[in-house]
Amino acid sequence: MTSYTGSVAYPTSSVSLVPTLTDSFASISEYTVDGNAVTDNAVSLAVGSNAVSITVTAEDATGTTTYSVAMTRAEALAIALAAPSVITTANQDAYGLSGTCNMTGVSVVVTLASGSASASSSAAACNDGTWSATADASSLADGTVTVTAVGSTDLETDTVTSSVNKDTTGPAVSVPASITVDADSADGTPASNAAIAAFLEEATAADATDGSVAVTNDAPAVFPVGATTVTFSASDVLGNVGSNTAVVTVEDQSPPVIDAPAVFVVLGTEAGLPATEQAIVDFIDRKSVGRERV
Ligand SMILES: [Ca+2]
Repeated sequence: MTSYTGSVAYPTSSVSLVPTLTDSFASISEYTVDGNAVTDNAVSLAVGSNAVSITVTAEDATGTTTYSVAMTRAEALAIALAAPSVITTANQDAYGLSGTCNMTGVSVVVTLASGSASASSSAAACNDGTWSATADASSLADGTVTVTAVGSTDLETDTVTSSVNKDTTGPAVSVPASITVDADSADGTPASNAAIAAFLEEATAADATDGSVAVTNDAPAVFPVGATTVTFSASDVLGNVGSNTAVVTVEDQSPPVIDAPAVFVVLGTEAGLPATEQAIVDFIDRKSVGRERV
């Protein structure tokens, strides 16, 4: 038998391969790995297949036998992390991550960190080249979360990092100061009133992730007399909602308009006329309109 095979893990970059001659008159005439001379029986191994060749020359200095050893050095442990999705209110309690690995016997632990807070997954086995893990991200603050996945075997570790945004907060809504407007009528004042329209337009909203976002409000078409609280709301792309309120007060700021009957002249006596005079009674009751003489 002149052909042999062997394999080592990636961390083994060199092996000591010691040929033993059973014939004391024979000698090793050539010892190479991938064509490069081997000294001191130390065989350097590249990742992948390495062809070791040992040629023995017989006592007669003519006959030779070549032995070969195909040495395979495994590639380094490598894990990968699939692009993480945004951490939201919906997924933060059991936030899932996944990835791949390039060998068997790998376990992966993922750690999420935000500031001084962190959360780690349980060790997940990488089966058939893929792994998945979950971690409780609920204790982490909104903003950038660092994701670190460490894969390990008995001999090796590999670390990959990424980052993901956590957003569980709706936009901050800035509202105008509350206003008071005059009543247009007993029904109140329509939202189209210039002061109210300006008030409704003034609200703004900003989300930490999405930036400036649109604001809606629940203003009625007509604000009744009295105080009406208007709620301004805004949502970010993840559906997180923020809101704030301001008050529109409609009050009757104009003095009442007295719709008096027309001037009415009643000709009486020097002593005057009693209020029971029918013409006066009618006048007060506004049964008579216009000028009339009695
Ligand atoms: Ca947000």
